[in-house]
Amino acid sequence: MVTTAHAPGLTVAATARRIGVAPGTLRTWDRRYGMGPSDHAPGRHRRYSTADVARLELMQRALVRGVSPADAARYALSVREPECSPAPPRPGEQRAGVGCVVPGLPGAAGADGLARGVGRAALALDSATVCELLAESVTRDGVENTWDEVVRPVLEAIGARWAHTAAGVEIEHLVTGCVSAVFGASLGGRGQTARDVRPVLLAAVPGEQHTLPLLALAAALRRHGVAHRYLGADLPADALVAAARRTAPVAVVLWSLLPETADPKLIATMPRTRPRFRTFLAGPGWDGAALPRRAGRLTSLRSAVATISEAVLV
Ligand code: B12
Repeated sequence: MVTTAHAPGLTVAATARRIGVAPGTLRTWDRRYGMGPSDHAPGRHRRYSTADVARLELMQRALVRGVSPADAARYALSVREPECSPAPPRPGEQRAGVGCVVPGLPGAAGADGLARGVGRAALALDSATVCELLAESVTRDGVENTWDEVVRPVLEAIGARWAHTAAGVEIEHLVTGCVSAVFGASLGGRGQTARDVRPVLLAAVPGEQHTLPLLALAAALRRHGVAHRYLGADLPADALVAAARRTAPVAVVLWSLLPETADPKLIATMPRTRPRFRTFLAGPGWDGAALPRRAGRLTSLRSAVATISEAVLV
């Protein structure tokens, strides 16, 4: 989009779509924070120029990083030329949504603020920002912190919203895509692990589509140098048996989130390989099921990483 000072600029609706907020939010930002069109004459329709839109994008950028609306607006208004700059970002600089290079943002985000920012970007269906914030968080704070302090609160909020209103499935899928992409990115690398090490198999049990905690476990184990094979959602029992025979795993993790997918009979179908492997039952689905004593239980990401690392890195 190219507008000049003399071109008509974008309508409120078009600007709202571009920024990913409701038109009413734009009006509120105008009224409260002076973030309206710069040359709006009373009685005429509001039209946002390129610079106005760039400023709004800076504000949105600051908001998703946990800055308060008032500070975000102050910051956006303080950037003198919010047009795009061709210069690449230097360390400590952030890229604005329009591809502009901007100096460090004010008062941004602890994990709380980041979770709010991811939630805000998710509500705006802004998958680029959701993925970017999650990737930044993993790089800066690690997989476990990102999972516990950013991803979980967002997923819980999405789940609660769905339970109350049956709405927001599109948001759930968008966030699922980003979490999968960001945690899944680590599956490609070998990390510190050697090729011939016996792996840990990570599988969601038959019928279980919820995989994000298992994927977080895969990403965390990779960072801790534990070799594994991530086998994903809803793995049929015979496929699990085949994988265990082929890979001679040191341990098998069976993930279940929903109680109806946690079938203890699955454990009995596992093959007896030589050398043997440990079986770990992970996730709240197994709570309350009658489980064989030899199977270990994994009940959180952090404890799972510690238990598995201890069991395999001897
Ligand atoms: C994302 C999501 C989906 C995605 C999953 C995508 C994916 N690739 O994972 C999709 C769209 C596929 C989906 C489908 C369904 N979903 Co769903 N989903 C969710 C959501 C929003 C997040 C799931 C998640 O990852 N939770 C993990 C974290 C956020 O939850 P948590 O409680 O903090 O988790 C902790 C425990 O798991 C614990 N933990 C315990 N032991 C261990 C062990 C390890 C190793 C780890 C890491 C953690 C751990 O620690 C976790 C945190 O670390 C939840 C809401 C929620 N609150 O969980 C609903 C939710 C789980 N889904 C629900 C439902 C009903 C469904 C469907 C039946 C909907 C439908 N009608 O189709 C299907 C079922 C599919 C199936 N058979 O598996 C309900 C389940 C209710 C119930 N208890 O029966 C929930 C709770 C939503 C709700 N509020 O009602 N879902």
